Amino acid sequence: MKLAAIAIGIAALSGCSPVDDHDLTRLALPIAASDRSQAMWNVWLGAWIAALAVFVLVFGLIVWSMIRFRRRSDDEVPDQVRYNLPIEALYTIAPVIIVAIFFFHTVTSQNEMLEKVDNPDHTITVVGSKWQWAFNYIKEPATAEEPVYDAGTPEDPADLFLVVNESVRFDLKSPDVIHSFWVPEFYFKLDVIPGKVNSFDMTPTREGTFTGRCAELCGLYHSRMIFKVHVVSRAEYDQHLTELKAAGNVGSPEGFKDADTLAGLDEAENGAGN
Ligand SMILES: [Cu+2]
Repeated sequence: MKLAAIAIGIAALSGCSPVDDHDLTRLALPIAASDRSQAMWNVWLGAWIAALAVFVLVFGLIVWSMIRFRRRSDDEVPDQVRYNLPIEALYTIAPVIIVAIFFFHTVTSQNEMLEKVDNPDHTITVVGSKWQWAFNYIKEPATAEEPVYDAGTPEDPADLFLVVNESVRFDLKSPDVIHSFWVPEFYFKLDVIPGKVNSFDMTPTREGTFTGRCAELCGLYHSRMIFKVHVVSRAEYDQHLTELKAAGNVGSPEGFKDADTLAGLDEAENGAGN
């Protein structure tokens, strides 16, 4: 009976997909928009199946013992035991097995998500600082390989532009505290750590405008670190970069180079950290 319930549950969950129109069949995730979302989806779906199996087992045992050992008219007290070695061993071993399986799938999915592509089509340096994002587009043909940037302020956040179905390498830097670069639709989030360049490759797979966020409480105006991500055609992308260039946003944005050093440390210490 329990096995049947689990089988029905798994059958229902297997109808789920990360690109379905319905929130329910996406198991509350946003509609996927990157080539990395399948790996994250597998972990999410697996966690639901595991949680469902544990729920059915535990809830089933609770209901079964309520009925099986309910108070009866003969008022007989069940056998009183001090311990039950097999069951206690099971209590210990079962969670270890569950955690080991989760750990295995988490690590394999993480490796898949962080896998680098050979020659990314675009390279963008992302600087998260208190409390804004700046995006620096490196070596783009549209700007004759001169880097151009868009830097926001807490009042006026910068927009990030990406080309649909073209791979991007993101290099994440912070000059101050830890931030976290997160676009929910990409199913991807990576910390931005001062003194260390975190990098990942990703290909957006769906045109649209998404909302990116800082996912690490980084101070007073953390909530202002919201930005728009525009996944567009190559022509629109080139047009945007040409506009940035025409507006004079050439090179690295003001304060950008600070991202390579840590505030409060002298040069020797910064050099040692790299
Ligand atoms: Cu932040």
